[in-house]
Amino acid sequence: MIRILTAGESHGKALVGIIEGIPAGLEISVEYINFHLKRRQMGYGRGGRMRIESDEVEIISGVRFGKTLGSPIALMIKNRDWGNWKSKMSIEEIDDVIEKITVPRPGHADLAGYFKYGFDDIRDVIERASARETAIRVACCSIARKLLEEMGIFIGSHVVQIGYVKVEDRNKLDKKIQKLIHKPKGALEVSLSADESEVRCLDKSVEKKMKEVIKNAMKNGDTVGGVFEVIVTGLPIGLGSYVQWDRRLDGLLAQVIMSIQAVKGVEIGPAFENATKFGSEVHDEIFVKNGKIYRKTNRAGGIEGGMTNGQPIVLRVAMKPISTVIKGLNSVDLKKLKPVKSRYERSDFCAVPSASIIAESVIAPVIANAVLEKFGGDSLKELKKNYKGAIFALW
Ligand code: EPS
Repeated sequence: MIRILTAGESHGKALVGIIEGIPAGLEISVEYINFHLKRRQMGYGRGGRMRIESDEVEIISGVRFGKTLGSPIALMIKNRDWGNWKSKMSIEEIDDVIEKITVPRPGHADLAGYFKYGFDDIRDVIERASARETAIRVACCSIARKLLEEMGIFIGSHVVQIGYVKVEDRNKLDKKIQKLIHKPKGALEVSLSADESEVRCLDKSVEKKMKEVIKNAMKNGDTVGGVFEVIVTGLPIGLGSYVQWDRRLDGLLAQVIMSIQAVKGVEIGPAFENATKFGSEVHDEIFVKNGKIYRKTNRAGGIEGGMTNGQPIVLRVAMKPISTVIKGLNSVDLKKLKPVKSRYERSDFCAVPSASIIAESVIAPVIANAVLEKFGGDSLKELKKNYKGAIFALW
């Protein structure tokens, strides 16, 4: 089974990651991984760090002549900014006096991390709690994503809300999405189209308003969050299982989505809207055509009983506004136990577009694991042979 571990501090020398469990014989290149790393760095509202970094992966092990060996794949991304942080982030003890941070930012890991690990400097929390970690996570997950693409499973995402500005014409947007996901690259087409927008929104009529909200937040020394959707197409019926709680695919997907920094909510399909309706209005009725099962709607978000039902998976994700707020919030100096305004640490004003790329990435190993669990295979060739028994629905 696929496992991923990452390490690295935001301003340390490098971020490193290991992904294990990828079958042998999968073609993978630095270019493929870098393509997704670049996408993660984009988006209107990012802070100064993204002007310093140009994330590029180095493959350290597990790949030979462009193909995976089935052995653990080790990856590294160097932090360019480390050059400016060498003494502040020194591995060895140093003589310089480094100012300690003792004022936590409300909403960040600062306060709980400081007490949990018994630190006297919040810098020790900030460095690993930072969303910078997602760069190496995206790199590792991209390899699982490539595996899925070999099986015809594609992942995409798009932003539907920034702050209070929402997509206005949902029917029009759904029609656009339907057109895109029926192309050969399925949900990936949604992403490629969304990538053309600085806020990754497919609805051009609200794009400007979304940028305006972010611009206002910047002007006011504030931050904004939002909502995005992740779609997966090309799925066979029966990934995941209802027979044991920890094999339910919706639960497993929710866990990885919730592990993304600043994500505070996830729904499978329009779950909260479904909760306001009657059962007869919610459940996707079942039809048959030329011996194939199909549905006219997908309010279940592609998952019933913890298993894929042959429809695209649709996840909706809520990201809170980033907790580093320039104008400052009420906080307390933990050393002096005196009320003060929270201090500013360079950050983003809005990272919703970036989070949507991270979400695309982190679900890939979960789905790949479900594929490997059902079909098995130590090599891509073996997996593809076993995959011939997969059952697909019309969608
Ligand atoms: C990030 C790098 C960070 C932040 C951001 C994400 O860089 P720095 O801290 O040097 O500005 O821009 O991290 C956070 C939002 C956070 O809360 O830690 C990145 O590479 O995505």
